[in-house]
Amino acid sequence: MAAAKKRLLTGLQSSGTLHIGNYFGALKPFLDTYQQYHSMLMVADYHSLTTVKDAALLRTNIVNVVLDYLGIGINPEEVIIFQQSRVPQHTELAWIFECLVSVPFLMQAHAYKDKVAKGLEANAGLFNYPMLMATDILLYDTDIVPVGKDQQQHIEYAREAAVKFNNAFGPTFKEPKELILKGAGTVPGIDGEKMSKSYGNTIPLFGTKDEIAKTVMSIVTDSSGERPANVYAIHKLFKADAELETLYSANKGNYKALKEALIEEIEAFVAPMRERRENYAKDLDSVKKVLEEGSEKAREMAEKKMTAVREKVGVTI
Ligand code: AQP
Repeated sequence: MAAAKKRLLTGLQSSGTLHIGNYFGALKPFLDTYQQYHSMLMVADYHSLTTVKDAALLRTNIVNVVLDYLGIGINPEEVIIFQQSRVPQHTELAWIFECLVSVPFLMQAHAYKDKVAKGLEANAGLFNYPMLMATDILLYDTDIVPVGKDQQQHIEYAREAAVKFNNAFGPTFKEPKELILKGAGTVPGIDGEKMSKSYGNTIPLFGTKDEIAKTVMSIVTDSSGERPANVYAIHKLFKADAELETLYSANKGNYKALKEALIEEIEAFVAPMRERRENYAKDLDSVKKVLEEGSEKAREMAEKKMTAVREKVGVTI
């Protein structure tokens, strides 16, 4: 008998503009494999409330994330695309998980610690984020979660939440595994640090050619070497090593030519996706319908799981 198809799930926050770090870290491994699985893509709108405090902006961002998914080439017929807030079982289960883990355990989360260290707002939502993320994954019996390296620890937190619940109330949740694309776990930004919306060092995936050119031209280069390391690190996401060797050997010290070559490379890669995204954007009602129908399916699945969970924890009388 053929083995049952496994569940693949990932998500993006509706907190800003998609950058090439998000693409190579989370979306490319999803795009490359989703047809082999029962696949789900989430718009993590409640997660983005930790940073976005503008209703109109959030509404726009939510639709933009769906457009990003469709733009990169996801077939909505083959994936359940859903909105986190439309499945209230996520926040319900998050509370139950929060009652099972300790404060010191959550305080060890790198994402939380890094933001606090950088002086960014540390609201309670940001602190509890790993438990909400655990529900995103565990509610659907997810096997594999494509993510960037920065999220690896959060997948460990999800496993821990599953174990804690299973130990307390009996086998209920599967332990998920992360899928981190080799060479793209941490895509560097234009300053060589991890590319991150909140660090302002991103290259937008769906920017215009001019926007892409502007950011590439501002990649920080170290004038002491022949090969600009930060340019090369981004270039190798788009071009094979052997071809890059030829290009970089022929242009030793010519940073401008290398940056121009990178702009052309990104543009050639992005143009067909940008065009597809623009076509979808002409019919936003259909895009919203994709999200509505996907959320309906996700809600049914989540409710099934939560029915069992409520029974196990003892809130059904
Ligand atoms: N630089 C990166 N390299 C590889 N993967 C990355 N991801 C993010 N940055 C990189 C992955 O993208 C997915 C989407 O994450 P998100 O929408 O939840 O946003 P994020 O992780 O908060 O993305 P940012 O840009 O890094 O935002 P801030 O500045 O808010 O922290 C995740 O799988 C993530 O690993």
